[in-house]
Amino acid sequence: MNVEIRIPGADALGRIFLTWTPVEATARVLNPVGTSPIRVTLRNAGSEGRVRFATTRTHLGTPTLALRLPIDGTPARFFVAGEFGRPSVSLGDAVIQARRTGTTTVLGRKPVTVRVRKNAQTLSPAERDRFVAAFGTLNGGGAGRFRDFRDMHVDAATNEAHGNVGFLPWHRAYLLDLERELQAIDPGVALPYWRFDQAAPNVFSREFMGVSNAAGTVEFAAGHPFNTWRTDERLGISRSPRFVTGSAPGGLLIETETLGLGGAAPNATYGGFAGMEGDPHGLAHTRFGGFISRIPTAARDPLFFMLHANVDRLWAKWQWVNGRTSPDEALAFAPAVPNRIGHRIPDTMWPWNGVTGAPRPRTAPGGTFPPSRSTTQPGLKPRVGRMIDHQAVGGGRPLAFAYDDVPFEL
Ligand SMILES: [Cu+2]
Repeated sequence: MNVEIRIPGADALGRIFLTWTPVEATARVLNPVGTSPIRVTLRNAGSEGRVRFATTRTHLGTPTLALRLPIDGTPARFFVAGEFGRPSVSLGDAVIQARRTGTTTVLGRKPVTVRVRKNAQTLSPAERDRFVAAFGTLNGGGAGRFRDFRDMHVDAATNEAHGNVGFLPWHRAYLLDLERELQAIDPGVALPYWRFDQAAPNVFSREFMGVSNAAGTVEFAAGHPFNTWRTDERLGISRSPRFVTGSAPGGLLIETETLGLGGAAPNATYGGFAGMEGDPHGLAHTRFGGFISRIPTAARDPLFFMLHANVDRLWAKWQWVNGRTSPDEALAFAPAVPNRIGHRIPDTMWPWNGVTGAPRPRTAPGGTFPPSRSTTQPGLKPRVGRMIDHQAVGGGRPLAFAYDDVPFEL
């Protein structure tokens, strides 16, 4: 007799990826013996990653859960989520075990991966190496799919992505698109973030995002995948830090100040918070010379995506702290100023909507939004409003990414 644990969203190899958002799952008896229901206890039996269980959709899950499984194989429902603070460090390292209650007999087992975006400074060498390997493959020495991402963040796209309230939603979609492409190369990877208000010596190392030489060219260790990084037919990355890279850049708002931009809870407004596009976001860019300092070239530098992951994390944290996760909550977003397409809740976003011609840009590189096996969201042509509740706090399906320091909380 055994117990089958089913969690929706398996990839082609049957692997399951969780974040902090609870997912409805089932357990059922296979090849039963006897006629009475089977009592099992779900528990964690993995190494690093851990999960929590519940019988309802809640953030108050527990490390074990007792279930009574009908002997006729009818599935019992439960919810499972990554345990906040205990993400995976490698594929399948969070193992769900179904033991016969009161015994050590294991009737079922399911490895899962709690995959969330982590502080780049804290990644293990193995996590770091997998990330840069996937990113290097995406660039493909200039011939890979990264070309689309580089082509999305150009002067022609400025009105779509910058200078207005849609700045944060557009970049959230952009990062998620990139992350899904990286995960198609290596599903164990999540986009790390660079906390630009803290020292991050591990990030500015030859093994990770590289060390700039006196000429402003970034140098990497021998064998690093970015040694062949190429964009716009040009080999290499131009980046000149204007700060000592063993310390924080300084001169920009630190996290607590950024989170206060919208005003104090319970009256915090997105309109106020969105001012972070200037400080700290803009200042984080201009703490460097080189590609990352200017919009039309910024996306040539892979560091751009880790800088923006931190911008997006700050938004996610602001949303959590202030309970601003619903697109129906007036203070969770703000009217576009002026009333500009691509910056309003119901608008579809370029380039994923494929719309070209004024007022949109002339071309729409990259095609529709890539699907995920873990979620149906945000669909092929995401709308601004769909980017707001990324963890699906309000119900429905999440966007299937999360940050290591922003929990799911109802
Ligand atoms: Cu930026």
